[in-house]
Amino acid sequence: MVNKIYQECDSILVLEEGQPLFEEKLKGFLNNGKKIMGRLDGTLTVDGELNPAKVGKALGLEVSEGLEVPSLVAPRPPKLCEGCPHADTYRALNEAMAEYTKGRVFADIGCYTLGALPPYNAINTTVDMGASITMAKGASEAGFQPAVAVIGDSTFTHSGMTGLLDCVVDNVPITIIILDNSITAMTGSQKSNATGRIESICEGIGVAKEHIRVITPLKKFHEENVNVLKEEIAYQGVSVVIPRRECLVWLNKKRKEEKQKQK
Ligand SMILES: Cc1ncc(C[n+]2csc(CCOP(=O)(O)OP(=O)(O)O)c2C)c(N)n1
Repeated sequence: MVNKIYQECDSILVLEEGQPLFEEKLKGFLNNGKKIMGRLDGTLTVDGELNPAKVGKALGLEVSEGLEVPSLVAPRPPKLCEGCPHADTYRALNEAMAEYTKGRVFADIGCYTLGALPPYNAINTTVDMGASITMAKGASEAGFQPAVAVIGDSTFTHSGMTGLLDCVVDNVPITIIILDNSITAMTGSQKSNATGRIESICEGIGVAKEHIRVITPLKKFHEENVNVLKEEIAYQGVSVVIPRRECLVWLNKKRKEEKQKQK
């Protein structure tokens, strides 16, 4: 396809987000005279995200400040999907935390980071993969109790488990919410190494069995879930709450693929 385009065109403009990977390769593969434009020759800036104004300018259009942005690409704040299990967890968590002062929920990286935004405003910090548990631990040790960590299932097995071990060894009052949606949703539904083994990992690390609680984040269990969260947040030791429900986007994709196979 690249060859065909190259044969048919006088010059090629590469509009590429991030690093000019393809532009560089094109120059290497097809460097026989035709002009290849993009981030490397200055047609676009080397750094920064692309936007309609930059692309318009690269295409040689008159671009004014008031360039009309098609509604398809108009900025929209990101949000959790309709029916996302994380949304039900955040509704329950907000209610369980209502009696405490704010700033106590330390979160991590994944779809669930969107809980920082309205309408949830449920989490207060996010730094990088795995930082939630250790931040909450530090806060708890500094006397900021209760302290809650929110971490996704695959982030937990990627870099949260080590922090949990420290919590257990130092016996800090902390509640860790491990959001189990069966998948690494944010980066495109890759398999999660946590699937099927979160409880046994927590138990193996030393969390008391009776303080490893599994809930189902669904509207019909809201009251029940709030109560479980309240109990564990009030507990003066290490507790883990696992809201477990499959990511809907992934579930729909899986069902479609299964139907396709049956055809
Ligand atoms: C060190 C590091 N590696 C990889 C990533 C890319 N990344 C962003 S979120 C994420 C995992 C999210 O999965 P999960 O914790 O299961 O939450 P979900 O998105 O499913 O809610 C990964 C691997 C990253 N941000 N930092």
